[in-house]
Amino acid sequence: MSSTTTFASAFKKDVLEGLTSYPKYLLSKYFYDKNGDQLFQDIMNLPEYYLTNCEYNIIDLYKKEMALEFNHDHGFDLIELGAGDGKKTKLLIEELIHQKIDFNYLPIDISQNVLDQLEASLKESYPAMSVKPQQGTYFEILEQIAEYNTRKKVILVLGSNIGNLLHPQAIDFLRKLKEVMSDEDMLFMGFDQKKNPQTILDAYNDPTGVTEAFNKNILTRINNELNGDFNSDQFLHWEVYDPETGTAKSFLVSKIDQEVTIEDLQLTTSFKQWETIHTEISQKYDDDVVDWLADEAGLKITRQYADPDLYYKNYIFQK
Ligand code: AVJ
Repeated sequence: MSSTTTFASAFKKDVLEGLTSYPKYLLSKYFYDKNGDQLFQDIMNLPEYYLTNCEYNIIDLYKKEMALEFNHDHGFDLIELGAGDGKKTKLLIEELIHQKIDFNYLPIDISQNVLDQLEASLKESYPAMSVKPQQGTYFEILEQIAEYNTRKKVILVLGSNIGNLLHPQAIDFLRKLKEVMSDEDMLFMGFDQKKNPQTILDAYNDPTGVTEAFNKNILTRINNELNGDFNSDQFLHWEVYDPETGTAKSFLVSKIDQEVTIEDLQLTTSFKQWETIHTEISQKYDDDVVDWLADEAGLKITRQYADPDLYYKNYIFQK
């Protein structure tokens, strides 16, 4: 079976499961089709979405030290999970080139479209650089990487992407990363920090409605790919943040009593007025929680970098 076929059937199965559960939910990994990729790019350019700027600034401030931390006698492989547009990684790459450090760059993303653009832009800026993009889910690719394990690996997971996972899933993710790491390998990960709850709510509730469109894109995608008839105007984008647990949650709330039919699932499902579909969590962290996650996964935090406001942190983990 081709990976597209597998992906399509997983999408079907997951949508059916989510919309026949109570309460209803959809998985946030399905935001990212071509339109969703673009909307997420737009989110990263919003003034309210501080995460991208913070991490960009951290890398810009500390890239010299990072390059020294990452470097190794025989060079290293820089593996990025969820590479996206590579804007932040480019800062680091420039520094590595500047310091004449020997490295390969292996960006991994679920979107081939995103990888093609990234590769083209890197080849243009740094024609001599070794770029080996790989399309797939994190774990499909990590298994392959574990096999051609010849020199030091530095694994990047930027953007607080881990925040889409509940803690038990995050621990599982970290454990799987640990399994492909040798003693000298490093995991460099971004974690959005707990802060003024209003700042967090604003980041997921921009007045221009980009985040709303991003959240509703999952309905459009069901319409397009599974022959659904969602009317996204009849749903409200709703964000909540619990400052105690650090969990931000996104919902789509049905404004009216309505029925939705999804032909390819042979499903007609009804929504009561104000019934919800939970679509995403964006977890916020502090040092204690990150320590605990690392500990549960059998990893150690060997360094951390933060922006001046302590909005965001990047941690280096080792075995
Ligand atoms: C890409 C998962 C880090 O949760 O902040 C942005 C996705 N969702 N706005 C996040 C997202 C709504 C983002 N991550």
